[in-house]
Amino acid sequence: MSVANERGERLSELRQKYGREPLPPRAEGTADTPREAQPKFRGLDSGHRACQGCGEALAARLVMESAGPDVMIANATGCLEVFTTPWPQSAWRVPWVHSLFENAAAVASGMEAAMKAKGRNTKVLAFGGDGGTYDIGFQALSGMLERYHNILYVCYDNEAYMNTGIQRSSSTPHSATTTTSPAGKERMGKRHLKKDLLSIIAAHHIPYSASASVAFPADLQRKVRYAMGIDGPTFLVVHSPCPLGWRHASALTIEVARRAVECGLFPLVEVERGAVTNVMPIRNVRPVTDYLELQGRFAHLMKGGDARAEEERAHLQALADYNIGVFGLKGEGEDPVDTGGIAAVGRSGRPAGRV
Ligand SMILES: Cc1ncc(C[n+]2csc(CCOP(=O)(O)OP(=O)(O)O)c2C)c(N)n1
Ligand code: SF4
Repeated sequence: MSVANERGERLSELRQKYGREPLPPRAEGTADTPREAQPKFRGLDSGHRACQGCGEALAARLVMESAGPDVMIANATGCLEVFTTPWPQSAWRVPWVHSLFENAAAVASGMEAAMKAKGRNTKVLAFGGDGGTYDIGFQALSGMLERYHNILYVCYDNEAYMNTGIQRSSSTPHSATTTTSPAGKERMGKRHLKKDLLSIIAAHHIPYSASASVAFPADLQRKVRYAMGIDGPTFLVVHSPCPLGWRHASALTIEVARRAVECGLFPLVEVERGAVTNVMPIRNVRPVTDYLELQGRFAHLMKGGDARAEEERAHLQALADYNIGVFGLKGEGEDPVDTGGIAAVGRSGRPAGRV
């Protein structure tokens, strides 16, 4: 059996096991070659060194496809910085600066001021992981938003400090096991709530902030394009599974991300000038256990007959129910399906055909 066939069968098997039907075969004569199906401009190219199935690599690629070529990036220390730039190579096809862990937003602010002084419209993007955004870079980010720089800040949220060995961050969900919040006799993983960063960002009353997920690429790319069109500070947090740190099979990255949205633990919302203006409805809400069961970081919650595990599961379910209530996520009818797929974009981030 060829490698491609083997992979196809394995994917069909996984899709059936986890409730997704295999894709129907393409109609005769409609197939693009993989090369033709590529977007016209990819600011983050292949050949980097992310782990197999890395959600952060996928998220960054989607963001860069939508942002177009006329951009500059300040990238905080973390996995994305490390796997894209092993000296002397780089996977970036746009100007890219490696900032410190804590100051991507400050470095981006300087870059934006320089562009302004030169009379150029090049859009500045700032990238950070959740450690670099929720925690250590938070002060610089808040300053950038308050000073109203024309920057899109993207946080790739894999819910722990992955690059240095899976330490808990303030974005790590309650109960998850990490190397600094290990589950065991004493504790059932992390004892604190995931920080509600989007609400804190919203309190800056910036023009636009949103949450997105790699499981919904068309939605993610629409949000990037919208933010790119705004002359002012904008913010996007992208839920980006990390197979290594979350301990799931690398082929399940999208399924894991999808279930986080479908159970309500990672709501997809858009906020404009402090007010929620749009949400991704969940039509058939899944129990949180559908999400937890795929990941080794929650394995201690899945033991039958364990009262502590039961209590933790109930707590996480209550958090998901709270999100569903507070954002009005419950929709009617079918599941939310991201029918658009990865949108092909031309130069300048516009949809292909409008170049
Ligand atoms: C001031 C400072 N403290 C600690 C570090 C070490 N460090 C480098 S990357 C990293 C973790 C990055 O985590 P995160 O921002 O969540 O990004 P990820 O690697 O998960 O994508 C840490 C702690 C550093 N470079 N600088
Ligand atoms: S450790 Fe996680 S975030 Fe880092 S490259 Fe691997 S999969 Fe991606």
